[in-house]
Amino acid sequence: MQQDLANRIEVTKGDITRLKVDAIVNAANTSLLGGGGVDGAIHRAAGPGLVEECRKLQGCPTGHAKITGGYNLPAKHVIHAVGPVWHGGHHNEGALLAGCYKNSLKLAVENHLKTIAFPAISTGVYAFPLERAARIAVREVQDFLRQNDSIEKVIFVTFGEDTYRTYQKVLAEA
Ligand code: AR6
Repeated sequence: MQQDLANRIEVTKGDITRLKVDAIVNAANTSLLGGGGVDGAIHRAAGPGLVEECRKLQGCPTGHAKITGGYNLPAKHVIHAVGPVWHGGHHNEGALLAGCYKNSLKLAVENHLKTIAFPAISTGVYAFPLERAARIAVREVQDFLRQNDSIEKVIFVTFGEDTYRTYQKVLAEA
């Protein structure tokens, strides 16, 4: 990877709700009203103001994203991206997952945000194969950052050793 691009992409381990960045991305569902996994953790840490704002958004289609405030989170905003459920790979899952990254980054730029953290969208409850998802995530972020100077840092937040190692490997090969 080009050095300047590599400097703008980071992989960390841990809980995304602890990060003090301009926006953390949520792996949401189409209702945007909360759920389990990282979605549940974000809503718990943000407090009830988050779901109140989400209610006004009237959901979000798969592959797209919507932005809210961060409420009690250290992050200023939450970008709620809706990943696809894995149905074997022949239901446009790859393009929909790519859309989550593209549309989240687009929202970040439109809102003048400079630092953004992503979880491994769709790789938990939605069962998207991890390495395949990591390749899509890395490719979309790299392609976007090559075209855009305003975003300073993208952090991939991995929850668990397996996810961490997979992202490290995919980034090393990119
Ligand atoms: N910080 C960072 N990553 C996390 C955290 C955390 N606190 N908690 C879990 N992860 P998942 P999905 C990781 O299942 O597959 C919800 O019910 C997790 O280990 O949260 O997109 C929504 O409402 C995994 O690597 O999201 C939807 O209905 C990654 O986050 C559905 O789950 C994504 O796992 C979305 O499923």
